[in-house]
Amino acid sequence: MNTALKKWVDEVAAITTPARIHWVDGSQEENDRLIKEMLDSGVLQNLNQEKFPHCYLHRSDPSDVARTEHLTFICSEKKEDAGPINNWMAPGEAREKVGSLFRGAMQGRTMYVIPYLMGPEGSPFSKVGVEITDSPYVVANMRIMTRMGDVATRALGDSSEFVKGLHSLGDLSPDRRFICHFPEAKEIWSIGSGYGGNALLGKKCFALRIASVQAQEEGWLAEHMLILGLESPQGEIHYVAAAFPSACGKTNLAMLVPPASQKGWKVWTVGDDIAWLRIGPDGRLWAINPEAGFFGVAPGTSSKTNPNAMATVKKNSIFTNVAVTDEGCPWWEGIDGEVPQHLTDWRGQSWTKGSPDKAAHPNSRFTAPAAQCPSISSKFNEPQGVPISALIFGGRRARTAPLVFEAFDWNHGVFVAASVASETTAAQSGAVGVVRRDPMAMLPFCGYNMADYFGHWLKMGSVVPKPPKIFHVNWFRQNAEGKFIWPGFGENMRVLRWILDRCQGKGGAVESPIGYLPGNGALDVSGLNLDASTISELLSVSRDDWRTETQGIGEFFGKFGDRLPKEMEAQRQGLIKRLG
Ligand code: TSX
Ligand code: MN
Repeated sequence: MNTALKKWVDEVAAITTPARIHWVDGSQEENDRLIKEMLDSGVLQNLNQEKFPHCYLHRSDPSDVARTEHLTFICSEKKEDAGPINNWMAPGEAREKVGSLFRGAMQGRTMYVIPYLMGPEGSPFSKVGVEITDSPYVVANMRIMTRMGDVATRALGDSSEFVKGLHSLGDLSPDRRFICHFPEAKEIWSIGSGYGGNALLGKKCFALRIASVQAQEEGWLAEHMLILGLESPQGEIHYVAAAFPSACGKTNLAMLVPPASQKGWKVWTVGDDIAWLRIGPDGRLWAINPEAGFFGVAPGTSSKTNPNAMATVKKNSIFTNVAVTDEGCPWWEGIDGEVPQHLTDWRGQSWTKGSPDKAAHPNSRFTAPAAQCPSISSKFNEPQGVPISALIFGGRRARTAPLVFEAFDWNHGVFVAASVASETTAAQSGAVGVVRRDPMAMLPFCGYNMADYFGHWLKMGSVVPKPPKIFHVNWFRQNAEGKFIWPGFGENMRVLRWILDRCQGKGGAVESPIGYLPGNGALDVSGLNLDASTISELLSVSRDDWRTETQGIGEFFGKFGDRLPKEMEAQRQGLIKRLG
């Protein structure tokens, strides 16, 4: 028995006073028992077991359906270390205020102790976390999303080096909901939410917020990135990692199926959300996916947009806040087929076709094992991870950003990544088309001062002997009529091929003020039926739009005051100068 772990569990039990303590082993029998208990108590409902074997539905509290950023805090000793983007609470105040909410919070309930591993078994880059929770739904999700139980207990041994995550459903009231991170203690306290990133503490809380702090301390990168392998017709595989703000189709890109026109090309999925990147013995950056499953947004997922995801969720999956057909199958807006005449909506109420309300919650999710994905990479469990040839950043921009461009060098690439922005869609709250800055797609996930994070990125460029090239893509360019002018989805393979060509010193490029654009004929657009004017619009760079952009970037950088690395403002001035 690990003494540090035992001590912490005893302390937590003394405060939260559960009726019983269950040490999670991760076994099949344990899972079967937990599922049965949840079906009996109504936490889960059976889906059609013939069509969706071992798949279940969970309906969360209707006030608890998404991450709550305004209730998420970085509790560093110094406020400046949390930075201007994060909410900050003094650690003493947090331990007092949030600690009081944990007092007696597990009365009459089972306290589950979940040891879990972030990263492949046997990997020197993997890290152990332990989550204490009173939610059996969290246990079932953690079993899919992480390597949970005995495998993690073995990896921990008698080390005291593990990230402590304390979670309780509390009373689910948003008034008593807090997600607190203690970066110095490498600890997480979450109460009042049972949902996704608020409750599955291995994911955003550990693998991004706490890990980003560890990465800065230890000289690596913890990023909000998918990882994929691109196999050429000759059988060579090159890997890329890519970061996008929400609503850009990251999971779709991670599972891309090349269309018939891209003969002989294959895409292998290593991860869809988080990458931990380290310097390998060959001087390149190597990436692992710390997760073991996908916690994907259901609406919009279909055999057209993501056939691999549809195949992945056919068994052993948990569906949260989706609608259900009269046959007991999961349903959401955008799924294949006709809209059924009748459904049970995400709240459990009868829904009829034509209703103005959505049947599935827009943030409804599937939790599915990565191993079930038809495109899962053979390197998914590889302890060393995969070598990264290119880092790709993207955003949803109707204008301004061209389909693809390459940064001039590492520092310019860090500036491009720090300038990432996305326009809001109807699926998000508030006005549509508003530009939101989301550097490295890490805005809600950086566990320390984002100015220092930019500094860490700059530093990595000088310590990685063979850094990957950096690119920016935009699948969402529109014409004057507001129509998307790039077909996207599988056709993005063409853009990925130009990126790989560039990494191998092959693809043609022309210099522009913002970076290198594909040269004439360098991007394969054969068979797309795009006219020459559309192609030049896709790759056009408007000096006026970009001058406006430099102002938006300047305003954003201004938030960081003196703490912003000088190089970031120098890069912005360089762009202003090149724009003339
Ligand atoms: O995921 C998307 N990707 C990446 C795919 C690998 N989406 C969905 C975004 C919502 C999460 C996209 N939507 C992409 C895209 O590349 N592009 C678009 C925009 C678009 C939408 C519909 C069409 C084309 C582009 N339809 C037709 O052209 C018929
Ligand atoms: Mn994400």
